[in-house]
Amino acid sequence: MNQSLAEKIIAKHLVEGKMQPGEQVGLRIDHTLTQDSTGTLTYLEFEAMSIPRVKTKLSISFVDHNMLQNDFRNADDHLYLQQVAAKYGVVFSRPGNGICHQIHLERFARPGYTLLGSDSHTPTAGGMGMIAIGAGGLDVAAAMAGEPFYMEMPTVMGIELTGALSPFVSAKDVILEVLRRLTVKGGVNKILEYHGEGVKTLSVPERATITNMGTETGATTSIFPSDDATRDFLRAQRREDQWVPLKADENVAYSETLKVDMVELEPLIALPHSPDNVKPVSEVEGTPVDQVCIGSCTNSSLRDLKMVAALLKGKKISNNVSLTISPGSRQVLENLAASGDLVNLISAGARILENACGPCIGIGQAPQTDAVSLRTFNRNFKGRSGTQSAQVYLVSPETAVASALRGEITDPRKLGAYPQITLPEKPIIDDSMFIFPSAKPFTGKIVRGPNIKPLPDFPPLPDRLVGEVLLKLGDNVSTDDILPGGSEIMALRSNIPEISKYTFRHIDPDFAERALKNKGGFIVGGENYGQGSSREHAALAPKYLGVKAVVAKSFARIHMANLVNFGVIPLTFANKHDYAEVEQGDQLELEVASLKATLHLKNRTKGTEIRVDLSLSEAEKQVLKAGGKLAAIKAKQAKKRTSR
Ligand code: MIC
Ligand code: SF4
Repeated sequence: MNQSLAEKIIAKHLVEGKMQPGEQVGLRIDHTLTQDSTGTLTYLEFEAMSIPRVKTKLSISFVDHNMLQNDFRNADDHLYLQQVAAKYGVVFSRPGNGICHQIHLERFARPGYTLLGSDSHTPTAGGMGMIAIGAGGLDVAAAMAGEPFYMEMPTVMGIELTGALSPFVSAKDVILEVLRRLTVKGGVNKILEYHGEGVKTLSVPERATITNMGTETGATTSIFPSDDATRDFLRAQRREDQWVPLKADENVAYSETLKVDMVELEPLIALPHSPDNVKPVSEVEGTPVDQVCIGSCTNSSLRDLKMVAALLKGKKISNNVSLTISPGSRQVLENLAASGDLVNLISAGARILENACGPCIGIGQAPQTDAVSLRTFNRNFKGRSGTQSAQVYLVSPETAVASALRGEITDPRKLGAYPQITLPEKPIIDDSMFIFPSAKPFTGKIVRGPNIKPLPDFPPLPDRLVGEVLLKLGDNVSTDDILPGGSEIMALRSNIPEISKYTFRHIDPDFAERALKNKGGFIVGGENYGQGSSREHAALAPKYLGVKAVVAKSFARIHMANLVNFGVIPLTFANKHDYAEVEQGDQLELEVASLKATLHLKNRTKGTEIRVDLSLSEAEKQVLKAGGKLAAIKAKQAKKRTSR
């Protein structure tokens, strides 16, 4: 049978299950990546697995999120990550090297390989023809321990690109168009596979912008073929020997198809507060702008920043706009400096930030009250910028520059001549900020700062859950809603007891206290509960507060896996209209001794009973029963040891 590219790579890595959509499959993972804000937990989990050295071909620990060192806590985490990497054979990318996804693409991504990363934008590497998937830290730790990665086999949607982009229309507009059509839940349990004549007109960094933000559709991953453009990129990175040509078979029957004619595209913009709230820029032109932020793992490549520099050259930004630019990596910054482009950014009035995530996750540069902030980033959930009242819009680098120059939302096609940018054939490459594993691993005592707390232990699942509905929420609740970002809260990522106090902080500031007082309970959600980040803290913190189950209309993939991994039961309403039957404060009761596919949820307050579904594999049910994946893995290892 003709296969899609995604199926071909999955088939090569399949160690368990059948490649039938909806079936559980286990994949062999070649590369893993972690970043610091999810990484500390990941390595604490890995340590608990008692494996002497990682078993992957390559595992890398990046430091790019918690870069603001207001006190000892983030620096302590960085040191812990460096030592743990040296001990277990993980490459350590030092703080200052750049954003994990940009660097992985530049230095490590390989066509045909699999990558599992503890960050939801891991699919960025799909721009290189990899199957690159975001997951919770425990799943990444298990992959480092040599375990397969288990997931529901997605369907493969073919996205055919035709034509080529017009001047001032960019890769960001392609993915904004896909988001406009698919919405933030249209990609759940799907792989978005790009193909068609238009593909060859896009460079790898442009493809990576598209695969990066495929995450916002909820997709498992996105992928492009590996072709001459891939080879060019690898050649520039002095890695041409790692190139292999890869594409789908002719006439493959995709489960669904979408066609994007790039000639027809115009500059697009995602309006507050959702990445799928997409309109043509022309519809909101003239809106005054207070802040423009360029960067993030979506739009911070050398291609993007050279374009920004060319558009800013010889010009000054508007007096009313604060423009920040965060290069994606040290390689990008060094090349911008060497080519003289950096000076054009500086003299136009840009505030050059560290090559890191920065304002994308609310680490600095929170805009003013009620600000309009235009960002080349991938998420504009309410409050993520650090300012609850801010109106955040998502745009391409071209639209960002046009708007920064004019002080109002501006269609970049008004900027005049479209600059031709050329990328260096031999960019400066300097890997000295990586610490590669030594043949003699670190054997000293790993230093754990006082904010690095041991992982909490959870007991096995009881037979019956009783508790009240602690919170009832609507559709598309993001992990930023469940456990917000920002420098204050993210500095607590290694400290579950402390960070749990911030659960639902901006939605319901009393949640944590109420949950503890009630000895836990239930959460009720709408569609796509838990969209966004892979942070397992959004499952672990509620668990720590005693949350037993989440009942929702549907779940986002990574968050649902994280709930299971920490022993919180993810239930869906068998009849969606029953959502209206459950109110905050209702006392619920659920028999879970059997964990059948359909369970009966008793509402003691209303004296009613509704049906809820539990769509999990047998293995996932075992994890729930054990009280979480770590407990299940430890039990498995203990069994292995006694049978030896
Ligand atoms: C994000 O973009 O929300 C993050 C911060 O990169 C997260 C990871 C985290 O919460 O640490 C993600 O996307 O997975
Ligand atoms: Fe960092 Fe933002 Fe990318 Fe997340 S989306 S990895 S915070 S740059």
